[in-house]
Order: sequence, then C-alpha cells, then structure tokens
Amino acid sequence: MKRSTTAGGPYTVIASPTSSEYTDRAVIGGTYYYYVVTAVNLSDIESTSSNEASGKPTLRPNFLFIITDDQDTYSVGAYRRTEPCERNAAGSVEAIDTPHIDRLAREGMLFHQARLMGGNQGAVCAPSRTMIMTGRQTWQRTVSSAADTLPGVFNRNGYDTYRTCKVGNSYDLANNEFAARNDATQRGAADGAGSDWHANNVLDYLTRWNAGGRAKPFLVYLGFSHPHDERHGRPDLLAKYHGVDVSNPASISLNTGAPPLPLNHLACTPATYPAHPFDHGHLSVRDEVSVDGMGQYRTEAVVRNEIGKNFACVDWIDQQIGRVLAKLEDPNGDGDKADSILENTYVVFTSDHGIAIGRHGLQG
Ligand SMILES: [Ca+2]
Ligand SMILES: [Ca+2]
Repeated sequence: MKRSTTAGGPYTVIASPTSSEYTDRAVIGGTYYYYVVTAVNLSDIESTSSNEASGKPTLRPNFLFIITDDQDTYSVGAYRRTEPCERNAAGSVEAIDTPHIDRLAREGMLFHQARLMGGNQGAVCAPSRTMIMTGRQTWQRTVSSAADTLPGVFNRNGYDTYRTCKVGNSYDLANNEFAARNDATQRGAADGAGSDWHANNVLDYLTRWNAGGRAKPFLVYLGFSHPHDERHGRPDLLAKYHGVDVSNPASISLNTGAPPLPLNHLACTPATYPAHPFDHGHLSVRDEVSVDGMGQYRTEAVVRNEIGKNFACVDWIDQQIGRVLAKLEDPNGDGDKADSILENTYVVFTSDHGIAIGRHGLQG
C-alpha cells in the first residue's frame, strides 16, 4: 500500500484551508499541516490539474480511513508483540489474530504511546471523532464551514467521498458532507449484522467505483461499530477466545482459558467489587456501571471474559479489513491483481479512543 515519506518531505498539501482560521497553528516550518492525511509526499504523483484536463489517467492517491469504536492497543497483535503485555499461564503473550491490521503496521508505520486529548464528557467518542473531522484540537474543534471538514476538503479537490459508520457521538456537519454514506450502528453477531455490514458497504462502493471507470480518486471512511459494547461476538470467535456472551455478570464464572488479566488490573474481591478501587471523580459514568455483561463487577472472571469477547469482536473486524484490502488488490474480482489499486491507496487505521476493560480498575 502507499506509504508517505518519513524523512521530512518535501510534502505537498492536497488542499489548504478555505479561511485563515487555521493558519496560526497549522504551519510548521513553512508547511501546512492541516490533516495528517494531507502531509503526504506527492512528488511522485503525476496527476496535475493540467494533465487531468488533457484526459490523462488520474494517478492521485486514494485514501482508506479505517476507524474502530473503543479499541485498545492490547487487542492488536502488532502492539501485543512490541509493548509490555500480560502473559498467560504458559508464560507467553496471549495471542489475538489480527494479521491484516498487523500487515498495515508491518508495511507502514506503527504509532506508540498515542494519547487521547480528552473531552468534557464521559463519551470521548464525540470530541475524538470531531477532531478527526476538523483537524482541530478538542477545545477548538468546530469549524464554520463544512468545506473545511475532512470530507469537505476532499470534495472540493475532486475526490469521491464515501462513508459507512456507526450513528451518533460524532460531528454531523462533517458526516453530511460525504457524497454517499450508509450509516448504522451494527454490533450483532449474525451474518450482515456486525462489522461485516460495514465492510460489505465498502466492497459494494468499490465495485461501483471500479465499474464506473474510476472517474475520481476516493476517500473511503470505514467506521466499524465494534468492538464497542455490546460485544456480541460470533459464536466461533467467542469459542476461540473463551468469551461467553451473557448479560448478567453474576452468572459468569472464571474460565481459565480466557485471556489473562491485564498487567495493571486492580484486584478486588466479590466483597468489594461494587466499590471502585479509587475515586477518579467520575464513578457513575455509563461505562463504569452499566456495560452489558460487566456492570460494576470488577472480578477476574468478568474482566477476563469481557476481554475474550473483545478479542472476538476485533478478530472479526480484522477479517473484514482483510476483505477490503483484497478488494483493493483485485477490484474487479477476477482473481488477477493486475488491476490492483492498493499501491496507490493510503490506508490509515485508528480507533476513536482506547478502553480499559479492567486496566487501572476501570471498566470504560
Ligand atoms: Ca468510542
Ligand atoms: Ca482483477
């Protein structure tokens, strides 16, 4: 897949802001840093407005932006193998199969120690996703013009923009700017009711885009609704990671095959688990008290079970990413990769924020 130069450029902006409101903080060393995705080296891109006008093939890069909901780095193999991580009873790092996300890390760049800027509410999805859509930091995250949102920038520079994502906790001024979108919150375990629903939408879009003659380069925003709770994993994957999908945490008994406790899990006994191990000042936020299958149970049995469910949901997401990458390598689906667009597509993978699931004694 396409990679940005890491040695300092020279970078070329795809688009500059429509107003001067960004420029006081978006210029570094004479270079605009409006969005991370604009800081790509375009020196090898042949397409210009003049050769497009002359009818020469467009070689401007495509962008596939993948975002998951509430995913911690501990549920990605590439991170589990490179950062301090809990060991299982055999002394090994408990594995999760994420070969396609791992491929992105291996062939691209892997960011460590990323931090969420925070927010003024418990649901930090909203500020995080709004920052992505505006390129602005959390306390100045709105823009006056839809043209200055992520899809707006791509729209006015000749890109076709498509979005599929969960509904809510986001920034509608930007969401509405995508030329086409299929949004719905899909966290089911049945075929077509979970992460595969979002992937199916992208595959359908890419089929249309390819059949339509690739008239424009694309920005595809692929947002999965998982692994955000409720973590309804598919039965085969729940079995793989020893998670049990039940709503009542009191019914969950310790399964020694489930992933081990996090390194920084704060122990609490059944006699004390309703009480949080320390007062972080926000004890009643939803994720701390009412997640399906967890509630206020901070026991080893519940935490390990929930991590197993989390792994099951992420494994399924990874399989969907694999389907999309395969589509980029063979858009017409004839088994021949001669028509691959993967090498001309920047692929970004991120989550809106992490999730504790027992770390630091936190649930959310
Ligand atoms: Ca989220
Ligand atoms: Ca093909």
